[in-house]
Amino acid sequence: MPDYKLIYFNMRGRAEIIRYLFAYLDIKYEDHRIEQADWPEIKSTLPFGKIPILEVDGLILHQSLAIARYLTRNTDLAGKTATEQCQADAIVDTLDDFMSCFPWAEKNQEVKNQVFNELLTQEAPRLLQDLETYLGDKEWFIGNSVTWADFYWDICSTTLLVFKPDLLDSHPRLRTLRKKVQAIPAIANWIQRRPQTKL
Ligand SMILES: N[C@@H](CCC(=O)N[C@@H](CS)C(=O)NCC(=O)O)C(=O)O
Repeated sequence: MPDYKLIYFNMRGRAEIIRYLFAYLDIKYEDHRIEQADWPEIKSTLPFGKIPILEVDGLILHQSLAIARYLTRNTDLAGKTATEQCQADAIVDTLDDFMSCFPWAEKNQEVKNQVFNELLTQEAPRLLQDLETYLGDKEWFIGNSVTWADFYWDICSTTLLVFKPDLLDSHPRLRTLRKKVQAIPAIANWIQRRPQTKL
């Protein structure tokens, strides 16, 4: 087994999908959380100046979703067939498109609040409706077993709920899917022992 070191801030953020995968796949890794104050110096040493990165026996991998795909390769979490894999990727990308619209690093709090509010009240309803329709009465988003798309839904929605606690009030199936992911023993265990952070 390679030596894995995950480097990110002390947040769930874009590293959390990687942490879910390590937990579910029962792979040992170092969850290295850096201080904001140390970031400028570390940034200058990184190939693309962004985190998360995953060091695999010292080799640096970047881009959270590329790393997630690397970890799910040859596992059912990726989807069991080529079409299921495409569907899982597409749900992840759909969620990621939305999460990437948020101005996470905006310094002007008023502007930040306004854009967050617009996205959560005007854009989110269509996305949530589409996700609920896609899920239908299935147990998981894709096929008949859990994939990393279900994990990503749980992770993204946990963060969105911080800003809009009633977000899923009219989406019972999406709430049930969150509960199912959070009830998977390895995930439940990780959620219980992970550092508590807002994001
Ligand atoms: N698409 C990239 C985004 C990477 C990214 O923007 N990371 C942010 C933290 S979430 C970062 O490094 N911010 C600090 C900076 O840009 O200096 C991924 O998913 O890994």
